Amino acid sequence: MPQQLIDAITDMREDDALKITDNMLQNGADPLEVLEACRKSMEIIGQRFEEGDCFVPELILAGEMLKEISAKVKPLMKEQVDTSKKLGQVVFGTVEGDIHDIAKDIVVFMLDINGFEVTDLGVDVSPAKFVETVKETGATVVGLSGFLTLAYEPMKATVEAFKEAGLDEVKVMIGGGQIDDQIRVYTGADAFGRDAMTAVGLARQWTGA
Ligand code: B12
Repeated sequence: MPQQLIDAITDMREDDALKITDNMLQNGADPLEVLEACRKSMEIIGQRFEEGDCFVPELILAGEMLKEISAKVKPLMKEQVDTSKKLGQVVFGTVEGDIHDIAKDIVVFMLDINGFEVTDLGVDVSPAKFVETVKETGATVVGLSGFLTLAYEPMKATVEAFKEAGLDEVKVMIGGGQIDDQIRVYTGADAFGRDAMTAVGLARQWTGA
């Protein structure tokens, strides 16, 4: 089944992808297994895009499919956890110049269902907006998402903006696409994470939850 879902997404068969998702979920598949199939599909599509075998319209359709599938999966994941207790405030967003939000939405959702109060600033968020929101909410954890190489500079600028604003207690995690430890060092962020559960682990560690 996961392979059928991967094939449907990467062949751009939107209706089939949604039907297969419904079948998997009705037959008791783990929602995380469905999300993992989506991640693999995006990896394949990204690779094809890089090699010139598919173009922006395909990226857009793939993005839409993933949003539709996430919408089916999320309510089931929410059923599995206690969402009543809030563990701490997190401010999250995709950095300036970058509009990739599928992964951000997944991370925000996972933080939310694991008990964090998340202020989601959306995409193309300026360093000033991050600083302003941290001051307003009193959050001590910030997540910066970015998929473009061009996102490294705004990530660095956002970390610097917190320092300039005297918000030294704020811990910043970064993630998305190509982000690795080298980029973390470059941007001055406190940590990087490859997936949503790493983000949850870091937020727990930093808030003592
Ligand atoms: C879908 C997609 C799009 C869609 C985005 C739709 C949307 N609403 O998000 C659209 C069509 C809009 C798009 C546009 C563009 N894209 Co695009 N896109 C992709 C693609 C195929 C998938 C990204 C995705 O959503 N993956 C699915 C997620 C769920 O997978 P994931 O990464 O495993 O998610 C986890 C981690 O990222 C992590 N995470 C994410 N954020 C954070 C944050 C923290 C704090 C932590 C801890 C973890 C974390 O947790 C997630 C969940 O577990 C990637 C290829 C790729 N493999 O990444 C290219 C890709 C990112 N795009 C690329 C490019 C070039 C572009 C465009 C410039 C194309 C163009 N010529 O217009 C534009 C840029 C627009 C802009 N200004 O941002 C390039 C970037 C290359 C580069 N080095 O900069 C890529 C890598 C494709 C490629 N191989 O060339 N794109």
